[in-house]
Amino acid sequence: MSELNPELVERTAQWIAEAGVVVVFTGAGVSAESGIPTFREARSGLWAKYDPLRLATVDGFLNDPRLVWEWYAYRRKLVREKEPNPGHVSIVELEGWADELTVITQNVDSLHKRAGSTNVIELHGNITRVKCFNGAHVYPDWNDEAGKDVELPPLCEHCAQLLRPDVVWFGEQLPTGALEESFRLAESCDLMLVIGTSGNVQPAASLPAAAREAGARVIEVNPEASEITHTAHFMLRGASGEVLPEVVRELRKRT
Ligand code: BV8
Repeated sequence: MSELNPELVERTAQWIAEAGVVVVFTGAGVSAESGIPTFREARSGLWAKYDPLRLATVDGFLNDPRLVWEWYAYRRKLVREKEPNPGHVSIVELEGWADELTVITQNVDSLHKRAGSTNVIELHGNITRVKCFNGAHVYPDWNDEAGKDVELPPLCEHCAQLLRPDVVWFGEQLPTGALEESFRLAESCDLMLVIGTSGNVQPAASLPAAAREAGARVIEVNPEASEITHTAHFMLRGASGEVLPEVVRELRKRT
Protein backbone atom coordinates (compact mmCIF):
# COMPACT_ATOMS: atom_id res chain seq x y z
CA MET A 1 0.00 0.00 0.00
CA SER A 2 2.99 2.26 0.49
CA GLU A 3 2.87 3.39 -3.15
CA LEU A 4 -0.74 4.66 -2.82
CA ASN A 5 -0.76 8.44 -3.35
CA PRO A 6 -2.80 10.10 -0.53
CA GLU A 7 -3.57 13.10 -2.75
CA LEU A 8 -5.18 10.79 -5.33
CA VAL A 9 -7.18 9.04 -2.59
CA GLU A 10 -8.43 12.46 -1.47
CA ARG A 11 -9.27 13.45 -5.05
CA THR A 12 -11.15 10.17 -5.56
CA ALA A 13 -13.21 10.84 -2.42
CA GLN A 14 -13.87 14.41 -3.62
CA TRP A 15 -15.02 13.22 -7.07
CA ILE A 16 -17.30 10.58 -5.52
CA ALA A 17 -18.81 13.15 -3.14
CA GLU A 18 -19.40 15.55 -6.08
CA ALA A 19 -20.84 12.89 -8.41
CA GLY A 20 -24.56 12.29 -8.81
CA VAL A 21 -24.45 9.20 -11.00
CA VAL A 22 -21.56 6.77 -10.43
CA VAL A 23 -20.74 3.65 -12.45
CA VAL A 24 -18.35 1.05 -11.05
CA PHE A 25 -17.03 -1.10 -13.93
CA THR A 26 -15.25 -4.24 -12.70
CA GLY A 27 -13.23 -7.18 -14.00
CA ALA A 28 -11.64 -10.29 -12.54
CA GLY A 29 -9.15 -8.27 -10.47
CA VAL A 30 -11.85 -7.21 -8.00
CA SER A 31 -12.33 -10.90 -7.11
CA ALA A 32 -8.61 -11.77 -6.98
CA GLU A 33 -8.38 -11.12 -3.22
CA SER A 34 -11.35 -13.45 -2.70
CA GLY A 35 -9.11 -16.23 -3.99
CA ILE A 36 -10.64 -16.47 -7.46
CA PRO A 37 -7.86 -16.48 -10.06
CA THR A 38 -8.17 -13.72 -12.66
CA PHE A 39 -8.98 -14.87 -16.16
CA ARG A 40 -5.37 -14.79 -17.24
CA GLU A 41 -4.01 -16.25 -13.99
CA ALA A 42 -6.55 -19.08 -14.39
CA ARG A 43 -4.30 -20.28 -17.17
CA SER A 44 -1.57 -20.95 -14.61
CA GLY A 45 -3.64 -23.20 -12.36
CA LEU A 46 -5.19 -26.65 -12.79
CA TRP A 47 -6.57 -25.69 -16.17
CA ALA A 48 -3.31 -24.16 -17.42
CA LYS A 49 -3.01 -26.75 -20.18
CA TYR A 50 -6.42 -25.71 -21.51
CA ASP A 51 -6.84 -22.25 -23.04
CA PRO A 52 -9.88 -20.37 -21.69
CA LEU A 53 -10.07 -18.60 -25.04
CA ARG A 54 -10.65 -22.09 -26.50
CA LEU A 55 -12.77 -23.57 -23.68
CA ALA A 56 -15.09 -20.54 -23.31
CA THR A 57 -16.51 -20.92 -26.83
CA VAL A 58 -19.38 -22.80 -28.47
CA ASP A 59 -16.89 -24.80 -30.58
CA GLY A 60 -14.86 -25.67 -27.48
CA PHE A 61 -18.02 -26.94 -25.80
CA LEU A 62 -19.24 -28.92 -28.82
CA ASN A 63 -15.75 -30.34 -29.31
CA ASP A 64 -15.62 -31.67 -25.75
CA PRO A 65 -18.86 -30.99 -23.83
CA ARG A 66 -17.77 -33.00 -20.77
CA LEU A 67 -14.42 -31.18 -20.43
CA VAL A 68 -16.03 -27.73 -20.68
CA TRP A 69 -18.88 -28.70 -18.35
CA GLU A 70 -16.34 -29.97 -15.76
CA TRP A 71 -14.27 -26.76 -16.09
CA TYR A 72 -17.35 -24.71 -15.20
CA ALA A 73 -18.39 -27.12 -12.42
CA TYR A 74 -14.89 -26.70 -10.95
CA ARG A 75 -15.24 -22.90 -11.15
CA ARG A 76 -18.79 -22.98 -9.64
CA LYS A 77 -17.44 -24.94 -6.67
CA LEU A 78 -14.55 -22.46 -6.29
CA VAL A 79 -16.84 -19.43 -6.46
CA ARG A 80 -19.26 -20.86 -3.89
CA GLU A 81 -16.41 -21.58 -1.44
CA LYS A 82 -15.12 -17.99 -1.64
CA GLU A 83 -16.42 -14.81 -0.05
CA PRO A 84 -16.65 -11.18 -1.19
CA ASN A 85 -13.48 -9.27 -0.17
CA PRO A 86 -13.09 -5.72 1.28
CA GLY A 87 -13.07 -4.38 -2.28
CA HIS A 88 -16.58 -5.70 -2.98
CA VAL A 89 -17.76 -4.48 0.45
CA SER A 90 -16.31 -0.99 -0.10
CA ILE A 91 -18.18 -0.73 -3.42
CA VAL A 92 -21.42 -1.41 -1.50
CA GLU A 93 -20.49 1.30 1.01
CA LEU A 94 -19.90 3.84 -1.80
CA GLU A 95 -23.66 3.62 -2.48
CA GLY A 96 -24.07 5.84 0.61
CA TRP A 97 -22.28 8.75 -1.09
CA ALA A 98 -23.67 8.68 -4.61
CA ASP A 99 -27.19 9.64 -5.65
CA GLU A 100 -27.13 6.59 -7.94
CA LEU A 101 -24.48 3.84 -8.18
CA THR A 102 -24.54 0.92 -10.62
CA VAL A 103 -22.00 -1.91 -10.80
CA ILE A 104 -21.36 -3.12 -14.35
CA THR A 105 -19.32 -6.30 -14.06
CA GLN A 106 -17.57 -8.61 -16.50
CA ASN A 107 -17.36 -11.18 -13.72
CA VAL A 108 -19.59 -14.25 -13.58
CA ASP A 109 -18.97 -15.04 -9.90
CA SER A 110 -21.97 -13.37 -8.12
CA LEU A 111 -19.64 -11.76 -5.55
CA HIS A 112 -20.96 -8.20 -6.04
CA LYS A 113 -24.52 -9.38 -5.33
CA ARG A 114 -23.38 -11.52 -2.39
CA ALA A 115 -21.56 -8.47 -0.98
CA GLY A 116 -24.85 -6.53 -1.11
CA SER A 117 -24.55 -4.30 -4.19
CA THR A 118 -28.10 -3.30 -5.12
CA ASN A 119 -27.71 -2.44 -8.83
CA VAL A 120 -25.56 -5.00 -10.67
CA ILE A 121 -25.42 -5.53 -14.44
CA GLU A 122 -23.75 -8.87 -15.33
CA LEU A 123 -22.45 -8.32 -18.86
CA HIS A 124 -21.09 -11.85 -19.29
CA GLY A 125 -23.75 -13.89 -17.47
CA ASN A 126 -23.40 -15.89 -14.30
CA ILE A 127 -21.57 -19.18 -13.75
CA THR A 128 -24.03 -20.43 -11.09
CA ARG A 129 -26.84 -20.41 -13.69
CA VAL A 130 -27.11 -23.01 -16.47
CA LYS A 131 -29.39 -23.21 -19.51
CA CYS A 132 -30.16 -25.67 -22.27
CA PHE A 133 -28.06 -25.33 -25.40
CA ASN A 134 -30.69 -23.36 -27.33
CA GLY A 135 -31.30 -21.12 -24.31
CA ALA A 136 -35.00 -21.92 -23.94
CA HIS A 137 -34.83 -23.20 -20.35
CA VAL A 138 -32.80 -21.64 -17.55
CA TYR A 139 -31.76 -23.28 -14.26
CA PRO A 140 -30.70 -20.62 -11.70
CA ASP A 141 -28.34 -21.67 -8.87
CA TRP A 142 -27.32 -25.02 -10.42
CA ASN A 143 -26.30 -27.69 -7.90
CA ASP A 144 -23.58 -29.95 -9.31
CA GLU A 145 -23.89 -32.30 -6.35
CA ALA A 146 -27.50 -33.19 -7.24
CA GLY A 147 -26.73 -34.96 -10.50
CA LYS A 148 -23.51 -36.63 -9.34
CA ASP A 149 -24.00 -39.86 -11.20
CA VAL A 150 -25.53 -38.68 -14.45
CA GLU A 151 -23.73 -38.44 -17.77
CA LEU A 152 -22.07 -34.99 -18.08
CA PRO A 153 -23.16 -32.50 -19.34
CA PRO A 154 -26.67 -33.26 -18.04
CA LEU A 155 -29.62 -32.96 -20.44
CA CYS A 156 -32.43 -30.42 -20.11
CA GLU A 157 -35.41 -32.06 -18.40
CA HIS A 158 -37.77 -30.08 -20.66
CA CYS A 159 -36.22 -30.43 -24.12
CA ALA A 160 -33.42 -33.00 -23.68
CA GLN A 161 -30.82 -30.57 -25.12
CA LEU A 162 -27.34 -30.51 -23.57
CA LEU A 163 -27.11 -28.10 -20.62
CA ARG A 164 -24.41 -25.38 -20.71
CA PRO A 165 -23.31 -22.56 -18.38
CA ASP A 166 -25.37 -19.37 -18.76
CA VAL A 167 -22.33 -17.23 -19.53
CA VAL A 168 -21.37 -15.29 -22.66
CA TRP A 169 -18.71 -17.25 -24.57
CA PHE A 170 -16.19 -15.70 -26.96
CA GLY A 171 -17.92 -15.13 -30.28
CA GLU A 172 -21.34 -14.87 -28.59
CA GLN A 173 -23.32 -11.64 -28.33
CA LEU A 174 -23.70 -10.01 -24.94
CA PRO A 175 -27.24 -9.77 -23.54
CA THR A 176 -28.68 -6.89 -25.59
CA GLY A 177 -30.51 -5.19 -22.75
CA ALA A 178 -27.53 -5.33 -20.42
CA LEU A 179 -25.16 -3.98 -23.05
CA GLU A 180 -27.44 -1.12 -24.10
CA GLU A 181 -28.13 -0.14 -20.48
CA SER A 182 -24.38 -0.25 -19.74
CA PHE A 183 -23.50 2.12 -22.58
CA ARG A 184 -26.43 4.40 -21.63
CA LEU A 185 -25.07 4.60 -18.07
CA ALA A 186 -21.46 5.06 -19.24
CA GLU A 187 -22.53 7.94 -21.49
CA SER A 188 -24.60 9.66 -18.80
CA CYS A 189 -22.64 9.10 -15.58
CA ASP A 190 -20.61 11.77 -13.77
CA LEU A 191 -17.92 9.35 -12.62
CA MET A 192 -16.76 5.86 -13.64
CA LEU A 193 -14.50 3.81 -11.36
CA VAL A 194 -12.75 1.10 -13.42
CA ILE A 195 -11.61 -1.65 -11.08
CA GLY A 196 -9.55 -4.77 -11.79
CA THR A 197 -9.77 -5.18 -15.53
CA SER A 198 -7.05 -5.56 -18.16
CA GLY A 199 -9.44 -3.99 -20.68
CA ASN A 200 -8.82 -6.65 -23.33
CA VAL A 201 -12.28 -8.07 -23.89
CA GLN A 202 -14.68 -6.26 -26.19
CA PRO A 203 -17.27 -4.78 -26.30
CA ALA A 204 -17.18 -4.38 -22.45
CA ALA A 205 -13.72 -2.81 -22.54
CA SER A 206 -15.07 0.13 -24.58
CA LEU A 207 -17.25 1.38 -21.71
CA PRO A 208 -14.56 3.54 -20.02
CA ALA A 209 -13.76 5.34 -23.31
CA ALA A 210 -17.50 5.90 -23.89
CA ALA A 211 -17.75 7.46 -20.43
CA ARG A 212 -14.65 9.65 -20.92
CA GLU A 213 -15.81 10.84 -24.35
CA ALA A 214 -19.21 11.74 -22.89
CA GLY A 215 -17.52 13.96 -20.30
CA ALA A 216 -17.40 11.67 -17.26
CA ARG A 217 -14.48 11.58 -14.86
CA VAL A 218 -12.72 8.18 -15.03
CA ILE A 219 -10.52 6.68 -12.29
CA GLU A 220 -8.76 3.31 -12.59
CA VAL A 221 -7.95 1.00 -9.64
CA ASN A 222 -5.37 -1.65 -10.58
CA PRO A 223 -1.95 -2.79 -9.29
CA GLU A 224 -0.60 -2.43 -12.83
CA ALA A 225 -1.26 -0.54 -16.04
CA SER A 226 -3.94 -1.86 -18.40
CA GLU A 227 -5.56 -1.08 -21.77
CA ILE A 228 -7.75 1.39 -19.84
CA THR A 229 -4.98 3.38 -18.14
CA HIS A 230 -4.65 5.90 -20.98
CA THR A 231 -8.40 6.58 -20.82
CA ALA A 232 -8.50 7.33 -17.08
CA HIS A 233 -7.89 10.78 -15.58
CA PHE A 234 -5.66 9.01 -13.05
CA MET A 235 -4.95 5.60 -11.55
CA LEU A 236 -4.97 4.46 -7.92
CA ARG A 237 -2.17 1.91 -8.19
CA GLY A 238 -2.87 -0.98 -5.83
CA ALA A 239 -5.08 -3.93 -4.97
CA SER A 240 -8.78 -3.01 -4.85
CA GLY A 241 -9.24 -4.79 -1.51
CA GLU A 242 -6.68 -2.38 -0.03
CA VAL A 243 -7.31 0.79 -2.06
CA LEU A 244 -11.11 0.98 -1.86
CA PRO A 245 -11.31 0.81 1.97
CA GLU A 246 -8.86 3.76 1.99
CA VAL A 247 -11.25 5.73 -0.22
CA VAL A 248 -14.19 4.89 2.08
CA ARG A 249 -12.12 5.97 5.11
CA GLU A 250 -11.41 9.30 3.35
CA LEU A 251 -15.11 9.79 2.58
CA ARG A 252 -16.01 9.09 6.20
CA LYS A 253 -13.55 11.78 7.32
CA ARG A 254 -15.39 14.30 5.16
CA THR A 255 -18.86 13.71 6.61
C1 BV8 B 1 -18.52 -10.61 -29.19
C2 BV8 B 1 -17.57 -15.35 -19.54
C3 BV8 B 1 -19.43 -10.49 -31.31
C4 BV8 B 1 -17.03 -16.73 -19.82
C5 BV8 B 1 -16.06 -13.88 -20.80
C6 BV8 B 1 -10.22 -11.16 -32.18
C7 BV8 B 1 -10.44 -12.50 -32.37
C8 BV8 B 1 -11.57 -13.15 -31.86
C9 BV8 B 1 -12.51 -12.43 -31.14
C10 BV8 B 1 -12.28 -11.09 -30.96
C11 BV8 B 1 -11.16 -10.43 -31.47
N1 BV8 B 1 -11.23 -9.13 -31.11
C12 BV8 B 1 -12.34 -8.93 -30.38
C13 BV8 B 1 -12.99 -10.11 -30.31
C14 BV8 B 1 -14.21 -10.33 -29.67
C15 BV8 B 1 -13.98 -11.02 -28.33
C16 BV8 B 1 -12.80 -10.46 -27.57
O1 BV8 B 1 -12.88 -9.37 -27.02
N2 BV8 B 1 -11.70 -11.23 -27.55
C17 BV8 B 1 -10.50 -10.74 -26.89
C18 BV8 B 1 -9.84 -11.89 -26.13
C19 BV8 B 1 -9.57 -10.17 -27.95
N3 BV8 B 1 -15.19 -10.70 -27.62
C20 BV8 B 1 -16.22 -11.55 -27.73
O2 BV8 B 1 -16.18 -12.61 -28.32
C21 BV8 B 1 -17.51 -11.08 -27.07
N4 BV8 B 1 -18.58 -11.23 -28.02
O3 BV8 B 1 -17.66 -9.84 -29.52
O4 BV8 B 1 -19.52 -10.98 -30.00
C22 BV8 B 1 -20.66 -10.83 -31.99
C23 BV8 B 1 -21.37 -9.81 -32.60
C24 BV8 B 1 -22.49 -10.12 -33.28
C25 BV8 B 1 -22.94 -11.45 -33.34
C26 BV8 B 1 -22.23 -12.46 -32.68
C27 BV8 B 1 -21.09 -12.15 -32.00
C28 BV8 B 1 -17.81 -11.93 -25.85
C29 BV8 B 1 -16.78 -11.67 -24.80
C30 BV8 B 1 -17.21 -12.33 -23.49
C31 BV8 B 1 -16.34 -13.54 -23.22
N5 BV8 B 1 -16.70 -14.12 -21.91
N6 BV8 B 1 -16.46 -14.38 -19.61
C32 BV8 B 1 -16.20 -17.26 -18.69
O5 BV8 B 1 -15.92 -16.51 -17.72
O6 BV8 B 1 -15.83 -18.46 -18.76
S1 BV8 B 1 -14.74 -12.85 -20.84
C33 BV8 B 1 -13.81 -13.12 -19.45
O7 BV8 B 1 -12.51 -12.61 -19.76
C34 BV8 B 1 -14.23 -12.29 -18.27
O8 BV8 B 1 -15.62 -12.22 -18.16
C35 BV8 B 1 -13.61 -10.96 -18.51
O9 BV8 B 1 -14.44 -10.14 -19.28
C36 BV8 B 1 -12.43 -11.31 -19.33
C37 BV8 B 1 -11.19 -11.21 -18.50
O10 BV8 B 1 -10.91 -9.87 -18.44
P1 BV8 B 1 -10.62 -9.17 -17.03
O11 BV8 B 1 -11.84 -9.25 -16.19
O12 BV8 B 1 -10.07 -7.85 -17.35
O13 BV8 B 1 -9.56 -10.10 -16.33
P2 BV8 B 1 -8.01 -10.22 -16.66
O14 BV8 B 1 -7.52 -11.46 -16.01
O15 BV8 B 1 -7.77 -10.00 -18.13
O16 BV8 B 1 -7.37 -8.94 -15.93
C38 BV8 B 1 -7.41 -8.86 -14.52
C39 BV8 B 1 -6.99 -7.45 -14.16
O17 BV8 B 1 -7.09 -7.29 -12.75
C40 BV8 B 1 -5.54 -7.15 -14.53
O18 BV8 B 1 -5.46 -5.85 -15.10
C41 BV8 B 1 -4.82 -7.17 -13.17
O19 BV8 B 1 -3.74 -6.26 -13.13
C42 BV8 B 1 -5.92 -6.72 -12.25
N7 BV8 B 1 -5.79 -7.17 -10.86
C43 BV8 B 1 -5.20 -8.29 -10.38
N8 BV8 B 1 -5.33 -8.34 -9.04
C44 BV8 B 1 -6.03 -7.22 -8.67
C45 BV8 B 1 -6.32 -6.47 -9.83
N9 BV8 B 1 -7.01 -5.31 -9.80
C46 BV8 B 1 -7.41 -4.86 -8.59
N10 BV8 B 1 -7.16 -5.51 -7.43
C47 BV8 B 1 -6.48 -6.69 -7.44
N11 BV8 B 1 -6.23 -7.33 -6.29
